[in-house]
Amino acid sequence: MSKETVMIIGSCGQVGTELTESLRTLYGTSNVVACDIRKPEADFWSEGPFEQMDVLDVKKIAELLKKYKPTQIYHLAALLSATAEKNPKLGWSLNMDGLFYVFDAALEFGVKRVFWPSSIAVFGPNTPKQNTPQYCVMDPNTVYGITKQTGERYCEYYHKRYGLDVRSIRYPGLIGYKAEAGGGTTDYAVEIFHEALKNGKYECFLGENTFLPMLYMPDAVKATLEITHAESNLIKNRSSYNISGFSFTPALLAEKIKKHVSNFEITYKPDHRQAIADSWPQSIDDAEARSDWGWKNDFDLDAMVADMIKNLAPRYKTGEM
Ligand code: AKB
Repeated sequence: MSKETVMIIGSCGQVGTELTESLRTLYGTSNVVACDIRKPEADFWSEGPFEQMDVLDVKKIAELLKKYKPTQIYHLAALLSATAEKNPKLGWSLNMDGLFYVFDAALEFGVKRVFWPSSIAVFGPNTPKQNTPQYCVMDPNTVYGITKQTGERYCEYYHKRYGLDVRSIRYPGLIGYKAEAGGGTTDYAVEIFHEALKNGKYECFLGENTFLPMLYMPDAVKATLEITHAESNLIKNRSSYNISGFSFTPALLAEKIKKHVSNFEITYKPDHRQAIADSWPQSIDDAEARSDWGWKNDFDLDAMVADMIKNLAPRYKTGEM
């Protein structure tokens, strides 16, 4: 096997933190170049190559591609739904210009494969809410959703026009215990665990009956690595694949957490993020990902809750968090 060098842009985010760990295991720590606009302090990052990089700095991207000659890039840097609504122009520029800079640099420096995540935010108020199909009405009404939908079109365009091997999946809300969620509408599903274990209560910024599709982080990492390592002919969709784990409301999640944290109480105070959540699907049909490249989630809602508590509770007990 020829030597692979992997570059992760946005390595300190919620997905990047876990993906970097898995890619280091797969390819060897020294062959995974972690890049982020933030300079991390944790020891983990000093173990392997780390570069501070703003994805809007096109010269720096070229410099790093020249220096490391990556064969694969995972481009994760983005402003998520809630944050992008606060600064729509920056949301467009970071999510779109960043994408073009990475794609163009990948072509110029002969990068073999690029992964770029899309999101369920590509869907909008007129999209079918239940079992949302791969192809349907898409009328995203957030800056984040608009950039993800446009980005998907460009993934397909760069593949067809320039032969760039881009692969993409539409992440639902992601839940994990290793890193903080980063400015999205689904962040409550991570925060709730920390607040339950720390304070026994949580004030949710979405209403109790807000149903949203979610995925546990080990499954998100698995899906990402499976699509990027699948034979090229299996990837029939060159925009982005629906993938699904499970769906729940804040009330249902609270009920499940209560089984582990008996004194847990939840209250609701919906804010501006409610409108974003209301425009998104409630459940996702991922039949194409399942049949094209064999995607299948391992974790259901109960298994995810049990694993989150198992991993977080000891850290709160020992005062590590
Ligand atoms: C967000 O809430 O913005 C993200 C997403 C669903 O892409 N987690």
